[in-house]
Amino acid sequence: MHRLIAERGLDDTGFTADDARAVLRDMIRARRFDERALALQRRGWMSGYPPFRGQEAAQIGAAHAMREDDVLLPTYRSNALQIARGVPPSDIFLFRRGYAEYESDHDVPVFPQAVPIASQLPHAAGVGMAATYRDDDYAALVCFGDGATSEGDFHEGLNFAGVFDAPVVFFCENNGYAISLPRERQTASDSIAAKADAYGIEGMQVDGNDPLAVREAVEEGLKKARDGEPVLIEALTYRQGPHTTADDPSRYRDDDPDLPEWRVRDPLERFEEFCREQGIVDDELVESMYEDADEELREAVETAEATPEPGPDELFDYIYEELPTELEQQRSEYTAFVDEHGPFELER
Ligand SMILES: Cc1ncc(C[n+]2csc(CCOP(=O)(O)OP(=O)(O)O)c2C)c(N)n1
Repeated sequence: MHRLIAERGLDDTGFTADDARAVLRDMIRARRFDERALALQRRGWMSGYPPFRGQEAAQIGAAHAMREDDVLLPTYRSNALQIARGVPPSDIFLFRRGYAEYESDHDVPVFPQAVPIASQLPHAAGVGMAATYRDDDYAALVCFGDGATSEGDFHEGLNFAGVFDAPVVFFCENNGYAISLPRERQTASDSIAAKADAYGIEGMQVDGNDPLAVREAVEEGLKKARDGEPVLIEALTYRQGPHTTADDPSRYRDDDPDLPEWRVRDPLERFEEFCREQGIVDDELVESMYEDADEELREAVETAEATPEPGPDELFDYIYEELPTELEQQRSEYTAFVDEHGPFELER
């Protein structure tokens, strides 16, 4: 199992003080985003929200291992990873408010957040195979949870990647639960990483609450992937909060889950403490990281609130490059309706 901060000082990790500070900064940005998103959802500002609290080390560590041209295939819970890759937080807020995904013109190579569990895994195999066919050097990193490993798409994605030597890192955030189902009930396998054997690819486990260990493991995985060896990485972490804002975890688990201390310990607290012990941050710097994160969020909320509401006709815009005749007809009927009766008002 990959582990760095629990076992080594920064000097022995191969990462610089700047690397570690950049990771801490993004973990703080992510934590503040998650907290703000939860508060905004509770106010009715946006629809349901799936918090990632507890999974910041896994996601930020992975983001910092990726190259700019690597393609990210996120899930609904991978918002920390997206933000660290450069997706503006306002885009994620807007998506949750019912706008088209990625309102801004950012150029981060990222797929839409997958909500159907595991559907993104065959897509990732395809992205990797496309890179090979085009003789390009980028790799794909696809996110999913422990629950996704019970879907047929998991098998299809890993199988295709294995057979076609596709440059893909399958990045599983094992956060202990799929909604209310604990990992022990998800699979009888010893680990998620062990499943890699069945596809002839390498599987590895990493302490998913150690951002530098995750960065190291994912860097190694991406390097292998680029050499035609796809990899399955299981980051062992813990979902501290509810599955989504519609969930009440006290109905199915205790405050003190049956997991080791390092799994349930807060990764941000742990990493901040590590950085202080290594003498690479002080109160002033940490405080300024929180202030910067809050300022970024204030601006993101302002941007989201200033963006004109989408019209319902946008429903027709994002599925097909060219609309089939039937949908073209529905759009014309809708436009004629609006011309006669005025715009259709969405109720919030
Ligand atoms: C194909 C499909 N089946 C069922 C669901 C309902 N569903 C939403 S989240 C979820 C659990 C997913 O758990 P996991 O893969 O461990 O990811 P996590 O939510 O823990 O990040 C399920 C079953 C869905 N979205 N898609």
